[in-house]
Amino acid sequence: MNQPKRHTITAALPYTNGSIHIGHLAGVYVPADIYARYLRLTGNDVLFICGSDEHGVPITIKAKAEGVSPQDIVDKYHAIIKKSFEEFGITFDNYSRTSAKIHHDTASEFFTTLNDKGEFIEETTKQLFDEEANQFLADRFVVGTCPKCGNEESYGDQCENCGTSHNATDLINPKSAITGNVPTLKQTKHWFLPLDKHEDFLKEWILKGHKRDWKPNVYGQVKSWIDDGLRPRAVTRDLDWGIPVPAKGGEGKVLYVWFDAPIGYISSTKEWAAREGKDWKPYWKDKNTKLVHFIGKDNIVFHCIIFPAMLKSEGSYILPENVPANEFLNLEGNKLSTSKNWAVWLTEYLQEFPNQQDVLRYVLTANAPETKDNDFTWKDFQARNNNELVAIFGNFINRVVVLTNKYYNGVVPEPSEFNKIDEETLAAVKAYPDVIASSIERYRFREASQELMNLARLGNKYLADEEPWKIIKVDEARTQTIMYVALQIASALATLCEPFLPFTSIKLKNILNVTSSVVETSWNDIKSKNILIPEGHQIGKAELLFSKIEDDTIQKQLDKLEASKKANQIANATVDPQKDTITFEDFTKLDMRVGTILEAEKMPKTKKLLKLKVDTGIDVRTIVSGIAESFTADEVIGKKVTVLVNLAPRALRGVESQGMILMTETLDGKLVFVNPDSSFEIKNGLSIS
Ligand code: B3M
Ligand code: ZN
Repeated sequence: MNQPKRHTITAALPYTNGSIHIGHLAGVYVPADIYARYLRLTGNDVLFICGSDEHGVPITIKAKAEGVSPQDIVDKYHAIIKKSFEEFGITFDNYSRTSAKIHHDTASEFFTTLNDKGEFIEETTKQLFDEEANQFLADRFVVGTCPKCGNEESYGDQCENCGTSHNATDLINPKSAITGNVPTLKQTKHWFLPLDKHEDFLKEWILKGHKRDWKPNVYGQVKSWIDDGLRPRAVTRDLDWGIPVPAKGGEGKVLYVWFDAPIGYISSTKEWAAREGKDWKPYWKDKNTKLVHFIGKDNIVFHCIIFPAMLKSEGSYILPENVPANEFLNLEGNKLSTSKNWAVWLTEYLQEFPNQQDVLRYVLTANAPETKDNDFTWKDFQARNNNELVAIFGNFINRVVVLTNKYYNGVVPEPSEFNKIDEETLAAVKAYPDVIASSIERYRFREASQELMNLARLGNKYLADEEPWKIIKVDEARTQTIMYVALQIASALATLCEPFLPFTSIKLKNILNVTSSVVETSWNDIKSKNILIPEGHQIGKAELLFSKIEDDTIQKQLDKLEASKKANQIANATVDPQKDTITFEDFTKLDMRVGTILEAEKMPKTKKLLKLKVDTGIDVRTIVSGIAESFTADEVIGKKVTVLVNLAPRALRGVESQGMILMTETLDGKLVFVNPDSSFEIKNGLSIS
């Protein structure tokens, strides 16, 4: 057998400033895991690498907010994130962390190599400084308007709206994220990576070399940055959390997190090699190794421009063959947000859907934001589970296993001769490994997951058309053939589903009793072998692979998100600044009385206005009130209200309104009455002062 192809697969190192949610899985980790599992199943030498990204301003901000040290924050979330990946079957060969010594050593050595080669520009420039906080402002310590797209919440190093990377001094109207002050400028020395020097190489390598095989959303972003002109980028920072700059004059400075983090892939590889007694170099330096970076779209510039420029400058490393970045996943129509708690956290998902990791993996793959942002809805989650996983995949397997046990005590029957349908069906099964492989190898995981579901559909249709439950009454031999063919399809599904549904694959192999190497079917066996599960083989008892998700389960999730939205509105409610001071005399001019609404009617041709008859205790008068979007006419009749009775009358839609009913507004914009305390009997007309 020819030497297996070597693959190094990296997945973006998640920041350890919070847990991970469905957006992380959909954007990066499930596609990367599908790819790694598939390559292993087809006999390749695969190294799947990741780790926690533990430096950078987001972590220091979180630490400050929680009153703990950055190390406390990274220790907490590194453990939570690592556990989540394990629970969801993300099969990293190594999951390291950038606060580890091996990374500090590797990143420092990498920096020193470039520095000794003169690959940096050492320059003292004016950088943004917060006099009150007495610190330089970089990255997320400063926000301002993006010079490229106008996004007013762009960070100092990157704009999340258009993805571009810039220097903090490029921001328009910068404001300190620490004090809100306008920064001053202060001299400080940094090391710059001259990206402009690598422009020709990047144009040749990417714009010419990868025009066809890189995803349009990735290629397009990279092209726009190169076309805009690349400039030197600071790779050091005036911060105290990170890897100290290993150079003279680097005191009090650290490596920029986006300089050290990608090197984390290399240090994680070294850590793996040391543990496994392997040589790490071929995975990063052998031209025959295929390097692929799985990331979200906000990391494209770092993985397609900055890191390759670093690797090129160092000179001994291979470059990525592909960077199949996904776009963003939204949740119920809104952007996923850690800070707004608008997310489905993996830890919480497993509490509410125990042992249903595969359902989420499948839905996030079938609905992945591969070429454009996409939306996760709980209704779609329920539909795909009930209509595809339960009704197609699970239903087919259940019928095959139940009938094999019922008719043959679970023993795979001996087939008689195959008719045309049988042969066509068995031939179709043989084609699926390559059909699914072709989609996976082009990073089209949505498409690949639907091809897998098509194989289950093929099985379902075969049984429905051949109806063994009827044939058994009249033709025993024919029934044996049908069940034999159906079991071959089930065996193929058990293997081909593993990249997408790893937990289901194990369950199904146990049900079919095909876990031993003797009868386990390999990916390539399905193409070449005529018998996947032999006659006479004893399978196990039926057990459901998936269970129906009911409406009330979904409603509970939607209610949870609604509560999160309300909590966020309350947390972010802004109180209007106080108006100009008035005198007591001004106040005494106001005449407010207790009143009762006697009649109410919606005014024609308006959405907002109710025409009210109000007993003010002085008289009964007409008042037009803009409360129709918050109350129906019937709801307000009989309500005791506070009325400003000496407001000059004014005509509203042809009706003279003689006064004002006092209202306030809830956080979600509903108007509510400012009512006298109804626990007391208060007569109309009583004045309020
Ligand atoms: N920590 C992930 C992010 O931007 C970032 C990836 C680093 S990969 C080297 O959310
Ligand atoms: Zn922008």
